[in-house]
Amino acid sequence: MYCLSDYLGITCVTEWGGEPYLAQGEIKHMRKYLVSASILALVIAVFALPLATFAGPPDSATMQFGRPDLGSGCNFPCVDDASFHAIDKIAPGAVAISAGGTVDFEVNGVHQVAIYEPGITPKDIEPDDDAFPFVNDAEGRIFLGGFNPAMPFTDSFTFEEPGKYLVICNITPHFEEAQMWGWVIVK
Ligand SMILES: [Cu+2]
Repeated sequence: MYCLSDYLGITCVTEWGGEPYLAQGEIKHMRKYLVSASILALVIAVFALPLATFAGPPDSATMQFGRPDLGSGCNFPCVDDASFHAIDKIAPGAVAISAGGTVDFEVNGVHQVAIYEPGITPKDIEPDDDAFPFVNDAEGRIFLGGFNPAMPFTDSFTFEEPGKYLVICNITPHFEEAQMWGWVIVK
């Protein structure tokens, strides 16, 4: 690099010193930028987290009541063990919604939705032998859905009060042997 000050017997300190100085300036600038970006990210995290919590769970959810898309393809009236445990399920097993929210139960197969008030657990349910193959335990039951094995349909229920609600399939073998039950958590 040409440096006029070399001719004058002066070392090119300013010239050579200039570059590191500029580079250092750039590093300082970068640091400043990174610090600003980090602070911004922190502020977003700090404010977004409580906002997300404040927003609460959604006001609607969907539960699949029966999964004929799973299993071996052996559907009612065909019965095999693998299909029984794959098909006769509620998916997802639990949903969370906010109070006043609605859950849609997409019923597909030989199933019937029954919803119980908070505090009732699966071990509280006593299937009525005389009503077999239906559970028909009316104690604490707040909703009993439709029954139509011939075609899929949707039942909907609006949960006004917070609580943990048990949802079961009202078909006794599904409830007892396939554990076809789940939860709606209302906040
Ligand atoms: Cu069922």
